[in-house]
Amino acid sequence: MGGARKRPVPLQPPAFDRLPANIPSRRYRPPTMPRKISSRRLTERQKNRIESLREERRCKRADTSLLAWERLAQSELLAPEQGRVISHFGYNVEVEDPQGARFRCAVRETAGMEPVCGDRVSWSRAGNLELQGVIWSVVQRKNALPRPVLGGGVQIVAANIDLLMVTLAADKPNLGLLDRYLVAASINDMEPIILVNKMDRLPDPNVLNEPLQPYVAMQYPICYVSAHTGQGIVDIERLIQGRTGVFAGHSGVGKSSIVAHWVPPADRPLVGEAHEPTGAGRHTTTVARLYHLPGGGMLIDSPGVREFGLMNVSRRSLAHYFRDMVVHAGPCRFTDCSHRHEPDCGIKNAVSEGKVTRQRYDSMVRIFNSLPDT
Ligand SMILES: Nc1nc2c(ncn2[C@@H]2O[C@H](COP(=O)(O)OP(=O)(O)O)[C@@H](O)[C@H]2O)c(=O)[nH]1
Ligand SMILES: [Mg+2]
Ligand SMILES: [Zn+2]
Repeated sequence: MGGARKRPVPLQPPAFDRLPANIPSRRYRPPTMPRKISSRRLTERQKNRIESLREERRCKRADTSLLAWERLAQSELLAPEQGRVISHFGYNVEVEDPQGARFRCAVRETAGMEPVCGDRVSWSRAGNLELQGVIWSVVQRKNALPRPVLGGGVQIVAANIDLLMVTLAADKPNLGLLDRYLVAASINDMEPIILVNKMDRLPDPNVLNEPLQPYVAMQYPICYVSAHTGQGIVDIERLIQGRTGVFAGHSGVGKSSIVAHWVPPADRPLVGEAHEPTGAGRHTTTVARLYHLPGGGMLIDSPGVREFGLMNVSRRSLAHYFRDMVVHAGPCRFTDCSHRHEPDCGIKNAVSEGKVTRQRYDSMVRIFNSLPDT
């Protein structure tokens, strides 16, 4: 790969002449909108206002990207090579070459899809523009993690993920959210790892035994860590073993603080400062970003998003993703049992016999109710 790169390939005329006018409106996917607003509760007027704000932002980005495109169009592109997308924000796609050098790239319209963090891409560096290039195409993804965008639509957060690192705060573990992520991991073909962070806040770690018991029994890997003391950080490294993991979890549970352990200070993700007067629960990670681990393997830090990844599941198939419950569904009287109010339900019986915890069952029902009725 390395040798071929040096030879300049003259750019064929049709490649760029149509580009600037077309890209902005067709390719643009809006970034996240303000959180804590459910799209269901928005009025028509609010939705229109959001859309017009998005349009404004789109145009602003388009202007700056036009300049970039014009410069790139006049530059000399070298032979195509493979790279990996480190981050993507607006029109800035950061691509890394195998040596670890990073390039700011524009995406050619014909690439067909938006490259996202973790994507492998075919791209060319610009011979006469330092650390810039053009992405030609996105290599087929192994999997992708979607999330809904306010007002409709789907945004892909990251691609080519092996592990979903579900992060909880030890002093306030949100098990309902954990259950959602476990479903998401299963749907999107990722192996979940549970990280219980902020262990330093827990005077008696045994208080976690009971709430986490179902997950231990289901043999999900669990790491007890503290980003502050460094406890358990090596356990995470050991579990990753050269693979790619993406962080999931509520904002403020310490995802970025954990990532910071492997990243040189200049590159570190921003950590939320919970104690600033106005900063309670502030979101600091606004875009997914990929980091390398010293021992091999990669981690993607992403904004904490509630509905992350739970896009392609139907009410009917939901129980399949609850490992502890699906094994009890055999005796259900109805083949399309929703395991909520039907008589002779194997899963409900398992709950009353204590084989499935009430917490897990309630989680399942809550997710069921949140899914579209199709
Ligand atoms: N006590 C304690 N606080 C932590 C730990 N990890 C993170 N925090 C704090 O939790 C807040 C949110 O951390 P951050 O990494 O931004 O969370 P993120 O939103 O999940 O990325 C910050 O104030 C951190 O200092 C930990 O292990 N122990
Ligand atoms: Mg963060
Ligand atoms: Zn049932």
